[in-house]
Amino acid sequence: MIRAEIKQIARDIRTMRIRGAGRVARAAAVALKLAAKTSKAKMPAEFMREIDRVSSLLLATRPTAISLPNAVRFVTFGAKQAKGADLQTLQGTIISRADEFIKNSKEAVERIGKIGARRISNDDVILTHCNSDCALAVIKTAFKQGKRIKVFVTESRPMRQGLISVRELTKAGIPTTLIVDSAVRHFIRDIDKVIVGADSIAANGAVINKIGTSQIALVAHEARVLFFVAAESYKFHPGTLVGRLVEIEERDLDEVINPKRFPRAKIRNPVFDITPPEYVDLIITERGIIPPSAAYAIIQNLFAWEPGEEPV
Ligand code: RUB
Repeated sequence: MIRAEIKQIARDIRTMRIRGAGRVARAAAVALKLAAKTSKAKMPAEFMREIDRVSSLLLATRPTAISLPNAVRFVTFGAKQAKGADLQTLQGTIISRADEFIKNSKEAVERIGKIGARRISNDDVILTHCNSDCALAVIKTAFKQGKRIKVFVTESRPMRQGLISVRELTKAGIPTTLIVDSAVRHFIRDIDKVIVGADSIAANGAVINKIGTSQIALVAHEARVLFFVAAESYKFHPGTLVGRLVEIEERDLDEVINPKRFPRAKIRNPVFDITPPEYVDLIITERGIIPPSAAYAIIQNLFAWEPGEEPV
């Protein structure tokens, strides 16, 4: 039996009450910690079965952001390795790994803010898409450092997460302009730098982020505007090293429009897209700034697995 609070976290991720790849990952760590803390299991094997069930529930919520499986793997890793450990040790390991993940994740966003802000100059006009804590950390840190900047934010249809960014940026006192997604090419000549987040980054440096990101990258490329991605290292996708493709989530059609209004039309709602590495100038991680071609090395360094064991 999975506790109601844990099921609620999974539901909140699925329905996007909890959203954004970093927040989703931290919520998964919270859910696993809760499962470990409140477990009534009497034996280690029973406890690990419960943890597996909670992991599967979390992993089934949204398919695209690799931060979620990477968080689950990080939190459960120690317990899975601890063969023969007693129940208390296993519980303690899950709880401390969850705390460690959450702490590291928050620190990573802060560091990305600081590292990325060095790439922002006075009078820069920045465009961001959707709502990414990492991208906004860069912008807000640069502004706090006293850099005079302006920001354009795309609405980000269908769920309009751009409005969250507008609220956050204006609350911080940053001059912000809201535009519809299709206005990017119209305004691109006013933009110095594009900064977006990522849900997954593939071994070849391709960036998977909110639908529309790749169109913005294409427009930026055409206009020779710099295109930055801000992402913690747990957004890098180990499976892509062995040819795994990133699944692009397609969500409810109601998010686009009530399908009953157009009964004869097919409606599609893919919510992420893939930006090829050629359109990405640099990736800002908590470990430093890398070109997209270094994604392979990051994945190799960060994600160790046993030979024969399939990475997620
Ligand atoms: C959010 C989105 C964000 C990334 C990175 O999509 O695409 O750019 O998740 O965000 P959704 P962060 O709203 O569908 O979750 O930097 O906050 O992890």
